[in-house]
Amino acid sequence: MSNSKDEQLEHYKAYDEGKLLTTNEGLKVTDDEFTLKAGVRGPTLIEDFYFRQKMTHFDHERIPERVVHARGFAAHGHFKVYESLARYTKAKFLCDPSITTPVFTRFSTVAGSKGSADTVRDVRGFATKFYTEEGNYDLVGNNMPVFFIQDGIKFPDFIHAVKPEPHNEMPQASSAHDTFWDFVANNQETAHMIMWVMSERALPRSFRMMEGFGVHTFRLINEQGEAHFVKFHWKPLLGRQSQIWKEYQKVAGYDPDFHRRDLWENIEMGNVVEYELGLQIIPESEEFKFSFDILDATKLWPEEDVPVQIVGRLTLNRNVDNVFAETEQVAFHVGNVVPGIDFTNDPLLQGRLFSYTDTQLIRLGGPNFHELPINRSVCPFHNNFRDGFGRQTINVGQVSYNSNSLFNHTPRPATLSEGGYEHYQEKVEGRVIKARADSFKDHFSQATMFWNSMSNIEKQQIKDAFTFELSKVKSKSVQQQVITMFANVSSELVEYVSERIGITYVDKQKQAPEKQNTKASPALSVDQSPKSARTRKVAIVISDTVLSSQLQPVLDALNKEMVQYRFVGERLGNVLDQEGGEWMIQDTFFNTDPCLFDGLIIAGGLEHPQLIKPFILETYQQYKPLASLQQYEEILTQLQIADQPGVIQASSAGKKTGSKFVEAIAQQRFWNRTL
Ligand code: HDE
Repeated sequence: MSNSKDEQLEHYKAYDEGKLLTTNEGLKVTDDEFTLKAGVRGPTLIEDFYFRQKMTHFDHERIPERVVHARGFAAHGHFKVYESLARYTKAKFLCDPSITTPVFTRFSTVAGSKGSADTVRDVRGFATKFYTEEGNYDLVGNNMPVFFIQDGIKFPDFIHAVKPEPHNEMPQASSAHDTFWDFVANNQETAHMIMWVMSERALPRSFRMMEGFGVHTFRLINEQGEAHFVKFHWKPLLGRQSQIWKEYQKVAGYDPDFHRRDLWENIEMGNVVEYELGLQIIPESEEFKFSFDILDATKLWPEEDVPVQIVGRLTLNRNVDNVFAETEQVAFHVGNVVPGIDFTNDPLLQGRLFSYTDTQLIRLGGPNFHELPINRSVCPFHNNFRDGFGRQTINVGQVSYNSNSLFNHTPRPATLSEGGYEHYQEKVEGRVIKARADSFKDHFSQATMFWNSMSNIEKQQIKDAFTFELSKVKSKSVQQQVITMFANVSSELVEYVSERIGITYVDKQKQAPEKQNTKASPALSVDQSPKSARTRKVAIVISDTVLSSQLQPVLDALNKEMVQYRFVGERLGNVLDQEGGEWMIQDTFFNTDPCLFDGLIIAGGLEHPQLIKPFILETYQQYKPLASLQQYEEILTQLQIADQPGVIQASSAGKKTGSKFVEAIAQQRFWNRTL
């Protein structure tokens, strides 16, 4: 892909390979091993300017990590709209299907520090910078469509509560502690979002397999000045997939970089990572038609009531060259918009409009972060902003003010026909007041709707998540408050959890909320969403007993559906099979684990039953598909799992072993197994 952003970035890259070592000023350096000394055993001399420069730079090479979303990973790509959206917006990149807009997308966890594990229970950030011809547009969203709070002023409190507790800096990257749940119980607007965070949505299998949401209600404005309310969605083309909690815990140890590695490797392999852009549109005339306030960020618009129109595609296909320069220095801002896209009075969104630039001023060291290569727009910028730390532009001429005559009144404001941005002229009236609108006060209906929309398995996972989290809370009072709060969402949930955390649930007389409010939105269930096997990863256990003639057809079936595999064995290196085939063992029982794979094929390895049995059993206990080539099936019988769902035996599946296994991979889990 070649486009102006790529060319621009190319211009900034430093290619050091094959070059002579120099100081920052370009002076060639003759030694990089010893400081300058008075005598070989003598004191170091301060006049060693190269040593001073090297050490000074090192001493200053850390910048503050993001106060939230510190741990992130990003990739380049492009976006294209399928057909013109001129009926809704005048944003050029959304009106012309022939325009390919370069993008940079950063995924992140929220609570953990930069060095925390990828697989933690958390919301994931999903932020995309579109380098459009009209300026940078940032869609700074999450993988969940709602948020914890309704008003930006509460954000610092919420983050203080979820971050490690200040007196002992524990726990890292986890919400399972007192202050988080204390905040929840004392800010009941969190109820709906908590249901999401306790669900498997907080445990994505991959950034490539999760949805994204703009969360807030934005406005689209067309050329005629007509406005529509809009919610933005990203729908992954690979389908949605999550992991399970126990698996996540192990992954964090085996590979804390699990998600970034997955994204990096798939892009390196040329597997494009794609999401479709979806829009939910509500005409201005229907603003008050709903049972909730459409400006409330703790509410979603059920897809069954307001369908998602699929309008374009985001493709991520190029890894960064340098994580610091790109992923770390990228500065997203929900306030970066282009003509045709505008804000609404969502009080959470309004709070964000202040925060992003403010935090970047300190994180990126001053007001010129927009000049960093990753943040530069592809269109030129002209204004009278000047100076500041790290200024890179050399502004020419004597004028740096508006209005002037010496520069012929330029740079001058653009007219609308010249593409100037005009804020939507909404009529606003009201008393100046610190309060919440009554229409924002129902905190539980949609939380119950979320519960009602889950499959039994998903409900069980939510119950277990609440049980885990609340059992880590030390304060009985906080536990009690949370149980009382979620009794407004589901009796089934609180009865289960309260029993396991030793709290008396006193409201048994009350009618179950889920029986009073039966609304459900099937689109919310991950379990029931369309699945795919593409680019999932399986382990194939082999040894020198493997038969190429049996394994190859299975591999052909995997390759056809782009299922990835790695050969696992007792030791690294090549094995020769009995038919003369040569196979390379890439991982061993000692350095890998079933938690890192989506399924297992047994094609050897029975000579080490003590190694292979735990591998098989764990795959089985994680409900993941298993297949066995014919001569190894006895181990399934020995383990008493041969007849269980999702366990495929070549003796009965025959030529279909590979394709049946692929189908099983797409199904992901077989919950109805006997454990
Ligand atoms: Fe953020 N958020 N946020 N946020 N947010 C930041 O900006 C903030 C909110 C989101 O990969 C910070 O540059 C406030 C909702 C993402 O670089 C900070 C409020 C959503 C990212 C900030 C919110 C988000 C951030 C930290 C409530 C989903 C990472 C560093 C009013 C729609 C972007 C930075 C990246 C980052 C403030 C709420 C998403 C402090 C005040 C809602 C994906 O400015």
